[in-house]
Amino acid sequence: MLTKSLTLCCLLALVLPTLAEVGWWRTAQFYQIYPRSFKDSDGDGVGDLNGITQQLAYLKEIGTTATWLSPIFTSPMADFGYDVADFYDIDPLFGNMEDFEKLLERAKQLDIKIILDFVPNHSSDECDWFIRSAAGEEEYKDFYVWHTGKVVNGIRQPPTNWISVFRGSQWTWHEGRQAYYLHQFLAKQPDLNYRNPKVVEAMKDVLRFWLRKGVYGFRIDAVPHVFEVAPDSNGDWPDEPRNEYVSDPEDYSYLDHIYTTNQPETIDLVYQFRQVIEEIDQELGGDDRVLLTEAYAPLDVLMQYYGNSTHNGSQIPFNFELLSNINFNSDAYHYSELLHNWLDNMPADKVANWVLGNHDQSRIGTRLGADRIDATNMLLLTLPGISVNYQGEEIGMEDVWISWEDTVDPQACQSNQQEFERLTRDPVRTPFQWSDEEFAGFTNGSSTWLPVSDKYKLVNVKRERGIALSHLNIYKQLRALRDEPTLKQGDVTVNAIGPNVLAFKRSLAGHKSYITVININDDVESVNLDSVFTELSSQLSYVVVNDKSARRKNDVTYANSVLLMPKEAIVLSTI
Ligand SMILES: *[C@@H]1O[C@H](CO)[C@@H](O)[C@H](O)[C@H]1NC(C)=O
Ligand SMILES: *[C@@H]1O[C@H](CO)[C@@H](O)[C@H](O)[C@H]1NC(C)=O
Ligand SMILES: *[C@@H]1O[C@H](CO)[C@@H](O)[C@H](O)[C@H]1NC(C)=O
Ligand SMILES: CC(=O)N[C@H]1CO[C@H](CO)[C@@H](O)[C@@H]1O
Repeated sequence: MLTKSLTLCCLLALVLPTLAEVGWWRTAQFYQIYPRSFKDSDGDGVGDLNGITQQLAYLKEIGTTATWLSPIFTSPMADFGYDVADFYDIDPLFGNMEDFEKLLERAKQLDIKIILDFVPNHSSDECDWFIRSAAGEEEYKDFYVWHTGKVVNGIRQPPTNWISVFRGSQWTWHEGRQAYYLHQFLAKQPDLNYRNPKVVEAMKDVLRFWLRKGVYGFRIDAVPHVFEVAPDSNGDWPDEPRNEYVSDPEDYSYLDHIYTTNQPETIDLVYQFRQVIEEIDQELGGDDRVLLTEAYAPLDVLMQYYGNSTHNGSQIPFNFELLSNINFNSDAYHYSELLHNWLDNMPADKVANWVLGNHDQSRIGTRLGADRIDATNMLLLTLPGISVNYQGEEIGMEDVWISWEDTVDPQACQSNQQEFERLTRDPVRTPFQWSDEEFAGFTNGSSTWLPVSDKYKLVNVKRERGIALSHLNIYKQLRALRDEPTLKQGDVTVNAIGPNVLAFKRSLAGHKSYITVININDDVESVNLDSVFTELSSQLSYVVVNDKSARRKNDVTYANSVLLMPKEAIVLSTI
């Protein structure tokens, strides 16, 4: 039988005993809030800050340590807040600065840390910096990337062939400035020029401002897009090469993005942002502040985000191994390989993190099937390190089909009626399902910005609280288990036991071991855990079961013959 195994010596076990000293974030539960869809307090059909404040106790209920909010800054909302017009203020749709301060205050009472989404790749074209840059004001002239273009046969053309992530040229002509400006995303999202030190300093000031206000760090969006290749001595850039497999010249994947993504300078910028974090740690004291970085990049590049021998980087470079690679048909070997990819390649003194959803990716229940929701939450919460959950995954929300007419995501709207379903991110951004009341208790208004799932009467917080083995209650049990020293500090050994069963063992000297066992498919399986793990007791006790299980909590089983029903997912412990 093919098995892969690994023992990760967790440094935590060797270091200091209490969590505060170790760093709160090392075993934290992060929860991503998508503010437009979390809770609407004023009846306009769009979620807001007061809504979040009202529902913070729910985050406490499910054991959240810190929550990161998708952008809440002033924005014309061409890309739902990922186009920032004022990095120093709150968009009126979400509330105002006073509301934000109230949110921080309530979060502090509940001991939940607030993290903000920082969007460095560009600003809105309505940002004051861009307006001044377009007008050629000396201070701001080079805040963005400008070029007069090239003239071919007497016709002016953009300086390069680069294609926007949202289709079409990355260059838009600006009449006022008489030049093209660069935008990797929408024309309304001009790219900031990070080769100008004034821009880097301006962005660091933004970080300082919010840290001093009381946020505990940032999730940095779309890091790979921050830098383009440096221009040559004439101020020109090279064209990107063709991707032969794609024939639509407007499509982003028509080119290989070797000059516009994952440039080496990006890593250094993250190190510089981390220095700002540490500077504020020094200035204000208290608990550590953290950087979470979003980068879809090769594993060896991602590992550099953690830092190098002389520089600290992001404490949490998002681990998208599972999110990006697992599919409906993945077998246990594939799961095991992806877990190993991170654990085996991570620098020795760093902490792993696990991300299974976000506002850009199809939900687990839709991608892997609703009967695998508990299994993936088990992975998320019993593997070592940090868990990152996207709102709604804990109650098993699924993607909501949305018609072309109702589609609002710019990535989809820029395409057409044939393509939009492949591109739209609206299905994962629908209103949170609080109860079986109208609009799932999300709003008391008369409409919502995206439709509410028609499953909300069955899938909602209120109902799931009352069902013993609901997704929500299993999530809460798993969360409570994370307070065990073994789960906080223990080693991990990961194995596939044949193609259908994934198992991993957490162990810590002097404490019980915990074994997570997941039957990924629909056969009844009988597995011998002694064949892959050492030092198990001959009998094991059920600690968490899902609703596929024929056993109950506290039942016992022999380690050498654990019977698993189809899609059963359990946590066992040594006795
Ligand atoms: C919705 O709730 C808000 C805040 O409690 C209140 O001001 C508003 O009048 C309510 N709207 C409706 C239609 O009930
Ligand atoms: C670490 O990063 C810094 C800053 O980017 C860089 O100057 C230095 O060369 C790197 N060190 C190593 C050993 O890679
Ligand atoms: C890295 O961060 C740790 C913890 O904040 C700090 O003690 C250490 O001095 C930092 N190292 C560098 C090279 O900045
Ligand atoms: C990876 C990625 O696309 N990240 C963000 C960068 O900015 C765009 C445009 O605002 C966002 O849509 C993306 O989420």
